[in-house]
Amino acid sequence: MSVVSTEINNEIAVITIDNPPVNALSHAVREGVSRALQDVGAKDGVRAIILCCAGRTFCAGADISEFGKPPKSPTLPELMEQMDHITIPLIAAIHGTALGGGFELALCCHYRILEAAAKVGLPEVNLGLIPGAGGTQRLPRLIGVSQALDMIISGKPVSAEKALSLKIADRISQNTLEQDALAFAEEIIKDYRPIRRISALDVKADPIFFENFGKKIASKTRGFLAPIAAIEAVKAATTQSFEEGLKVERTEFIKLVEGPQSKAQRHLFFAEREAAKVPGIDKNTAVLDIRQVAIIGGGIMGCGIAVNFLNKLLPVTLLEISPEACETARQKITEIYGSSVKKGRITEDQKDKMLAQLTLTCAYHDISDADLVIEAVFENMDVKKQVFEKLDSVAKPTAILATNTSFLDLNEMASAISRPQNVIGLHFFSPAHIMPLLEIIRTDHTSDEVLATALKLAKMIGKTAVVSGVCYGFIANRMSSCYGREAGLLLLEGAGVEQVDRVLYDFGMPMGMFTMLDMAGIDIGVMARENISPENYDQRAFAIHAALVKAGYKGQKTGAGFYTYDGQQKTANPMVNELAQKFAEEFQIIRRPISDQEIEERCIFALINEGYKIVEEGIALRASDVDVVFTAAFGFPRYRGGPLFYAEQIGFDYVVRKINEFAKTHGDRWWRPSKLLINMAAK
Ligand code: T1G
Repeated sequence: MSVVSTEINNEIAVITIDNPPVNALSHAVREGVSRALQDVGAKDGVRAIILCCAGRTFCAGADISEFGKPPKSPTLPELMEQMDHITIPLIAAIHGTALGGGFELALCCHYRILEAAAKVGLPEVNLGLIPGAGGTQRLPRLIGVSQALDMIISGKPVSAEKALSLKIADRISQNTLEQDALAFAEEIIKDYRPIRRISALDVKADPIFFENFGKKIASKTRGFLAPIAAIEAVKAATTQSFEEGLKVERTEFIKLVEGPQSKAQRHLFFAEREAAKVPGIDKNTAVLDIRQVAIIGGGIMGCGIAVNFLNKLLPVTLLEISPEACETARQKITEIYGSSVKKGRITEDQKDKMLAQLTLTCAYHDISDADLVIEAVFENMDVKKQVFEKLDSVAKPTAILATNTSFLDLNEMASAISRPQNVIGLHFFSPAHIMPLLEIIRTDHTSDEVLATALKLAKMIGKTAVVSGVCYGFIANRMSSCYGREAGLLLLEGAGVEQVDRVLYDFGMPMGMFTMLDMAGIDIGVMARENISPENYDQRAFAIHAALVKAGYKGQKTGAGFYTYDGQQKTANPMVNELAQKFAEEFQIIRRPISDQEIEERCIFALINEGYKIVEEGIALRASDVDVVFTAAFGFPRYRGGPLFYAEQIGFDYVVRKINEFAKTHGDRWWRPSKLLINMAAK
């Protein structure tokens, strides 16, 4: 079946691409479009060409699965070159999302008509790339360098309305796109409208603009190469001819597509989609209808979780223990929406509609109709068991009973009720309405139907879902506790707070370990560890944390923690060094100068080793799931692909060798290399 077809009706040729699921510009599509344009160009009497797509969207870009393979002609640039010489008006009829190469294809057309709900964008930066088929040269010529760079660096698509205001779109279709596109073509023919090649336009800009733009984005794009390349390519559009500018774009694109950063980000693109695929769960697995949601507990997490569902206009009943607590919860949720309106993310009217779906109650019988109940009460097993027992008696038989616990044993929780098959973990990350990751924890009894429903829900509320088995800390927090253990031990061994944080920040983490602990509150971890038996963690590594909290230093919220805070100024808290020396003596740890490399490898290789153990034990379904979790939950730099992808890039054998060295110097209680990691190294 050809992926490109052509129909010619009185003077108008309609070329349709049909390459499910997203009309990616695979070699077959490029070849088909090229041949169709040649055939149509050779026909007399054709006076306008419409380029459109079947299925759910206009072309969503180059076929990412083709990257890394030798390019096959016609490449996208070759197709664009051919289109730039067409002398018949070319009209792109866009629905869904015209992204990357798909949008570049549309920019090679002379006119663009968009469906009202359509979006266009250049998300290549999310793959560690820049537009590689003329986007960095044509878009600035059409909308100016500032707007063009904003779109290219943010990678965010713009709506049809915005596209119209930017003159990217000539028309918005109000009826059916097909009819409106034909009518537009007839108009163009009747009015003898000209060929409008964007490549023939000119664009100028003050060179200082690019320098300032680079400074403006520096903090957000720290470590990423693609944004810098994008600025170079767009600058070339203002200083060189179109042909020369294309060469600059191509050179920068090739460097990126062959480089480690794009390979890492393409790995994550597919990993995030793979994570939602669970063996045994497919489109034939029954799913439950979720029409009403109940949340137990209106704390920060409960309110954040509620917002995810209110955003989708699902009725949410939030239960708290008193009218005052209900009122506090309502205020929290109202504040969340208030700030979204202030930031222009939603309108006042949308806020009202979402808040109208919220009901607060103190009575359990008010949630008896809920299809999904999520408890987000205090992180204590007894408290959670009581809630589950109550839910077991009031919730309807098909209700999914979910817990937001971040590390407690769900199998034990489920054992307290008559329907363990309905129990699942939905572990949101704070702030729950913003953080993209959702760990879905399946117990020994969770039914396929409940799991399939949770996966569908995650997609509906826009979360990246990763399925985890039951273990302490599941995937994210279990790995994070190992990373935190090494950072804590390094302080006792002689590393400074600022040195550890600088090394981890320079590695690409959003912030150092101790800066993060001060921000989140050191007491959170101290309290969580009170629930863990001492043999399950290294008490020495967290002795300073406990002592600081005991002395009232809980982090930013108390004005001091690992650092003291004086306005924006933060300096290492001298008490930390005193405690480090005291505990080093107590634990008979010999202090010594510690290199930056050891700090990085001790912390990052601890993540890698624990991540492979999590896969080995079957807690995670696959290594790429662990990468998705640790990049989404803790900001592991996406340009390194995640801890386990990074291990592959630096060499499994090197990692195993270093882990064995650490085992010799620090004992093998924690430094026993994962068997799976050893096997990977052996391969
Ligand atoms: N290439 C190959 N496969 C793709 C693809 C692509 N561009 N986009 C999506 N898929 C697959 C995806 O893996 C999944 O497969 C299925 O389609 C549905 O995707 C030269 C170099 C379009 C907004 O970055 O953002 O053009 O899991 O689950 O949630 O300058 O897909 O079913 O087997 O995400 O409805 C630029 C990437 C490429 C767009 C739809 N384009 N795609 O979201 O479905 S680089 C992009 C998306 C480029 C040029 C440069 C989303 C979507 P499977 P999905 P969705």
